[in-house]
Amino acid sequence: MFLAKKLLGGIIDVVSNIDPGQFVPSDPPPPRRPLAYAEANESEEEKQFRRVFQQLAGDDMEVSPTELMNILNKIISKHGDLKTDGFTIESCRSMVAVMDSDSTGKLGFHEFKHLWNNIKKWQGVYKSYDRDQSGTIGADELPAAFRAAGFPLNDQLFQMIIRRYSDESGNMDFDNYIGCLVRLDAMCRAFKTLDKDNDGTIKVNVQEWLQLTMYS
Ligand SMILES: [Ca+2]
Ligand SMILES: [Ca+2]
Repeated sequence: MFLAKKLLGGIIDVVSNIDPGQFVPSDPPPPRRPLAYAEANESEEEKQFRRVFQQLAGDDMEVSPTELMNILNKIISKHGDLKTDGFTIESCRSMVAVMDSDSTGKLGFHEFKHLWNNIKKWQGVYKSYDRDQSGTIGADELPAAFRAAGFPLNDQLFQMIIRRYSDESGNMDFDNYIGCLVRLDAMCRAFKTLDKDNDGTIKVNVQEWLQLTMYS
């Protein structure tokens, strides 16, 4: 009950204090197309990315949470300027869940590409808003960084995010930052999809609410 109250509080706060028009969640991944069609209509960049994806995804052509964790941890091990204790399986399960628009439990090519592009974009934000170059985003750096990433939250929401994703000193490391933004972006996208008349409020029944929050 406490949790539900807290979650509801978060949402009510979103609808009452913030103009949802200000949020800029990323576009949803495009619908799945037959592979032959997709391959025939791809740009050179997409073809290249597909080859990389095939290597990462293996025979089933989808990226599982464990595969995602291994990929991300391999990449961050090459970036000494990003402080992190590594992506956990729990955080990767959550990222796969919110990006898994066709509900296969894993990330297909377009779902993965979408996540990949967001991570690349947000990594750039992380580096430029880590003003003191500590390798983490401090509580004082967070509002500007999230604004640059497309999420101008109010103070109350920033405080909530810091409690949930930052350490005791208020510093957010890279894996928590990415995990937080992936989820925030997906929840804003889900909100916009449900807010059909675009008035900044949604009406959900308990079934829809649980679908939204339990697979995320
Ligand atoms: Ca999927
Ligand atoms: Ca910093």
